[in-house]
Amino acid sequence: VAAAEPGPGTNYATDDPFTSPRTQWWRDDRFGMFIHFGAYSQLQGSYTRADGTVCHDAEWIKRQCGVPMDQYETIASQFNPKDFDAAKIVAAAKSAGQKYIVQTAKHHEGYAMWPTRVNTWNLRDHSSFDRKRDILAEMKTAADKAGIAYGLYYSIWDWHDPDFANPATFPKYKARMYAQLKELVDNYHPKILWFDGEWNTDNPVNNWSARDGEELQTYVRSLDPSIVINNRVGKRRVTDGDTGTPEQEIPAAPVDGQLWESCMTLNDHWGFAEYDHNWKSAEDLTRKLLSIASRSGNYLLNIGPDRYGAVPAESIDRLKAIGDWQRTAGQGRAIAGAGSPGVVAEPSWGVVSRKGDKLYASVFQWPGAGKPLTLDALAPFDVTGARVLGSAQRVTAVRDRNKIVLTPSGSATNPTATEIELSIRTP
Ligand code: JFZ
Repeated sequence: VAAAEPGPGTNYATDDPFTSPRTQWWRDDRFGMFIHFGAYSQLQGSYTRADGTVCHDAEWIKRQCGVPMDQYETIASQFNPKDFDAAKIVAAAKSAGQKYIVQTAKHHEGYAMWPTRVNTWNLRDHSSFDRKRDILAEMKTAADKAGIAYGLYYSIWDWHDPDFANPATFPKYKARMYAQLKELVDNYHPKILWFDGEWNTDNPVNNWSARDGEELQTYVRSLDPSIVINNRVGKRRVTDGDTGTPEQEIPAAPVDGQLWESCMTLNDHWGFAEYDHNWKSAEDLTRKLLSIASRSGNYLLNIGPDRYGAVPAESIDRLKAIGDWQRTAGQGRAIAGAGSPGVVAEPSWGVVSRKGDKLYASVFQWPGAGKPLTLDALAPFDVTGARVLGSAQRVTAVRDRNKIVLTPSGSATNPTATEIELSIRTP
């Protein structure tokens, strides 16, 4: 079906993102992989200045460490991610139970990770990499093969294009940006476009207006109306895009105004930083995933490949551990396809998600023998059954006015979270 001629203010997604079939897969998936990989990865987090002092940062290193553009271009020309292995990365996502991937096609540095025809500031034309390879195409193919949805991150803010920061030439930048986005949609058919950098107020002039956001959203819809767009397309009003983007935090309750996705790092950086060993524990990450799903959010958990394109073993291990929990203690139930329970409040001892007529109570603090776990009911419903997943023990569920008192007979099955499944009947 040919899209109508886009006019200003035309919103092809007049559907409600909360209920639309267009966003159904995204709402069900709950868990995705973010990938920060760009020319900055070549520095691996450290830039040695002419005077010998070392400055640290990851994807922001150009700006935070004041790397002059000519030097940054020289560094990029040495970039050779020969070990980038799309199948391995997709397998790591799969091992974690991640169901979609969002990869940086262009970060703030402006460097395109695909062979764009718009300029030569890209991985094919400005690197030491095999000119015949296209890592976005490799990722798209590998993701398709694994049944994982593939999406792309694109920074509106651009440190390299001289037309970005000048109001007089900004329309020329915008035309190039639109051309690049058309390349991305035509070549890689992303299911998500994840915009960023619209918030920058740090330039001489922040040229990105709310209207630019509306126009861009309309443009993306005209290229492919099925693409899921995050709210950083515009000035982050709940009307911008489909999905809100809390960063490094979990909102306290289900968010009503917009679908949401918390993006987080595994250590303290998005891009690879060799010196950063502050890895979050698998327990922490798994509990975050459960908490986010219990509040109807998505978790976009980041990896940063090194300069050769290899993913740190610490990242691979943690992703697998999150998947191991889901495969064993969780039995694949509490996350994909699940969301906020609605009928009970979040308890102090864990979190509760719901899929259809089942509640999944993820118990982080298991009670002492014979001690109960209490849930506060927010609506009338009956509990028709209760069991601990992966355990033969009995668990009783007794209704006491607006409290559901769960008393398991045995011990926790898993130190990260033990899963109690309740069958419920709502009136
Ligand atoms: C942005 C990028 O600058 C960063 O490099 C990374 O890609 C991250 C996912 O997104 O960082 C932001 C964006 C928005 C805010 C803070 C950092 N914000 O609104 O607070």
